[in-house]
Amino acid sequence: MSKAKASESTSVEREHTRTGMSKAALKQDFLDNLFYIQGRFREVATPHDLYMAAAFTTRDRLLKRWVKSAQAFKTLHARTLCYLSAEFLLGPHLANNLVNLGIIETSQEAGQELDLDFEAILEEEEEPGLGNGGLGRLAACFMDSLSTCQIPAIGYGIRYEFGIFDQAIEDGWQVEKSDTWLRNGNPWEIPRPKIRFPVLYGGHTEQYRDQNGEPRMRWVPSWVIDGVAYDTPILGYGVGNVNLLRLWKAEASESFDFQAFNVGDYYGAVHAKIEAETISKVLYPNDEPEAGKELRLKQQHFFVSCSLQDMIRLHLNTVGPLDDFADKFAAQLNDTHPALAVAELMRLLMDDHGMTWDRSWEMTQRTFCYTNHTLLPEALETWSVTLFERLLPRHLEIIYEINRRFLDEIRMRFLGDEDRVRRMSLIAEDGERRIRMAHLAVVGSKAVNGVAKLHSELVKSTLFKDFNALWPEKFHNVTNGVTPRRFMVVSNPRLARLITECCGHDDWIRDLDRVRALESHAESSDLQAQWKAVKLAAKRDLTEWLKHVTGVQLDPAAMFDVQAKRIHEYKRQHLNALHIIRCYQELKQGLLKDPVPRAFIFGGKAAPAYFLAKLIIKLINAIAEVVNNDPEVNGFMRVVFMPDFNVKTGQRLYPAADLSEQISLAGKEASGTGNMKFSMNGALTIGTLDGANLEIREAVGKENFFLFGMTAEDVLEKQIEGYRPWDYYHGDHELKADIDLINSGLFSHGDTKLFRPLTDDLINHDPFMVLADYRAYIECQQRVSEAYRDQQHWVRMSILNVARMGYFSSDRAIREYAKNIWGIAPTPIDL
Ligand code: GL2
Repeated sequence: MSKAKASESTSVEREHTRTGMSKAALKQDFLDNLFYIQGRFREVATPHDLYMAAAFTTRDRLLKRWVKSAQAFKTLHARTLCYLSAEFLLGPHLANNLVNLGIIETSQEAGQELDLDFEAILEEEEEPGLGNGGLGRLAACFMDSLSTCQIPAIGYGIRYEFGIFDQAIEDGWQVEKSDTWLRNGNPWEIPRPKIRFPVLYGGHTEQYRDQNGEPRMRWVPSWVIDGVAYDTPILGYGVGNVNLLRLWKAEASESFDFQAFNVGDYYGAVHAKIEAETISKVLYPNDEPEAGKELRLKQQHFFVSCSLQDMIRLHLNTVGPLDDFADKFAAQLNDTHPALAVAELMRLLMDDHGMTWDRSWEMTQRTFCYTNHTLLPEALETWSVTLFERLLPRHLEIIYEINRRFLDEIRMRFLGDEDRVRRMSLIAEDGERRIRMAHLAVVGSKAVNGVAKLHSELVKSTLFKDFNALWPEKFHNVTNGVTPRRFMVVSNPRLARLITECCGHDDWIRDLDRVRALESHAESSDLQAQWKAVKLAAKRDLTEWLKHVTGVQLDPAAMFDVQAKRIHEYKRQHLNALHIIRCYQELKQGLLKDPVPRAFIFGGKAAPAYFLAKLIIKLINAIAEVVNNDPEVNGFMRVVFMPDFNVKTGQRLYPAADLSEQISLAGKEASGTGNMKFSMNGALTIGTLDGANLEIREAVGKENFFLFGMTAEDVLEKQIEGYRPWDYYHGDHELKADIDLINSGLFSHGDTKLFRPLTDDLINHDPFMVLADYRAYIECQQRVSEAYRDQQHWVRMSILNVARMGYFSSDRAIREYAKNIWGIAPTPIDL
């Protein structure tokens, strides 16, 4: 080592010692935490004790930065983004925080010196599954990027006691098990029992006159509960910025308990407590019928009300009078789940803070921005007016008044166009009267965005066509992104190291555009060999783990063809299944001379009440059973359904995939983010022109992407002309043979009825046009197999995929929001 290098490294060591980041400090603190927090010493510690000690040792290192950030934001009166989301699908914290602190390697070494199994400690962490899928995970990626991009931010949501259910597979069927992420304690959160707000429900409203004799409205609720804050620090990568994730837990309001106690109703008081606490008990799975979900509306009001009261409190404490509330805060509505915030902010400003309607409305409209995440009609939230009347009578009044003023404006602009008025109203009047939450969000926000180019265009031309005609400047696109910290550095350390080596720096971790440096090495046989070795190692890891959890043995030399996402008809896992059956039949019939071996890997949860989605899981497992046990074919193909796809298990999948299945019906997937995670890890995509696939294809190059299927326009045309899946079934003998094989009972121990609901639906209705895209898909899969034979070419394409993914970092998305939508500049916190 040169003299200069040596003195540099000792100065780094000194700095690490000073900041507590040295190996020695980590070891000492770990042992201290093990002793003082867990009450254990090394010899008797359980794996969970070790994890807790590691977590506290890491958390201690976040806290200093957190306090510093909070102080700076307060004194600078920094404009702050509040991300309101019913879901935050965070994934395990430990490894991510170590990466963002820049001490993952030091920690590994410290662990080695203490004779600890570092991987086993990471594995101990139960992830907080406070989300369903893409939407919740996007919120988590955005929290990481907000901190990394140094944007002052608070994430507001619900601290569900039970997150998304754990999925087990029993006899091929999905079985839901309750998630118990809090059972062993959560070292990452800090409860704030003093930060507590009352949330009102039920009762009635009444008019009264204030001290100045002005008429005002008052809400007299029939019950009140408290929301209590639980804070989790979110550290950015390589920066001092720590933002706050504040999740609300429901508790019985003390004053209410006392009332019951005073009249001697002890059990009544206890009952009220239990009732109150159910509000933050459980996350609702999506894709379920909306009917009867009163608790869901209660949850929405609960977290929105707590969050807005908290923002107002912060504003009054730091900035002062509420007049410039909208200068201090921007609030992003993550889908319509928090759209009630529009009415709640109006209520708080008028009823609690004495503002006029006009002033409150102006502030409300300047505060909120709304992101739409879906065009699927069944996912667009509406709430019955009757339910609102009973639960939120004051909000209903306010929504009526917003609507009255808004529709007056429409009538002025579009004289005599009552049809337009009916279409744009916040209240749907056909059948039972219902409140359209998306319309409330659009009217109450200054900006509305979709989540990919195609999606944002469809938002403007279909769902919000009338609104776009009225306020074209309101509509934006911000294409989604994902964080390269979690989805590359944490999940795929081998690849991360190789990229760093090849680029000569690790700046790409904070500026993903810089992975483009790989492009010029794509032809290098040296890089190609290392690239292949990295992929193979990840496939071996996955193989070993899948064998352990499912019993299925894969061949790491086979092409790993992966579809991992929520199970839904529009995502078309059954199209993938038909291709597997096609391969099976061709192998059985000896039609394939030199087949390319494939491992078909699936992961994903179905909503508990979504029958067809659950039947698709059963079908995949049924096919797996036949294929994997048939010696005639199982040398060339294997099928496996990985149970319990979540952030943690996903991290095992992305690095190991060769082929990423993004095969939704065009126009249905708003963006997709799994498509980005796979591509960042060097998988090639087979996909339709849907969601962000379009942009991914443009970025990586058409020649490095396997495109098939109808466009969104084709789909529309076909729907208009009348789609008849029956014709496809009879017109394509292979397709017919594949569906008939399912019906023959081959995959169901002779039961010819089991999969009928699925096959009948395909042949007779096929709402997501699986049959129309079948032929194109099969042909495209043949091109994939051919391409895979030429490994050198494949690896080159894989390198180019990664090299060109810079745009899909969530840092880019956050910078776009900050600049074009929120108007918030970075506030750097010095380390
Ligand atoms: C979703 C979309 O379906 C998905 O395509 C998109 O990537 C994410 C994030 O924008 O949002 N919309 C939705 O309701 N869920 C999604 O995952 N649950």
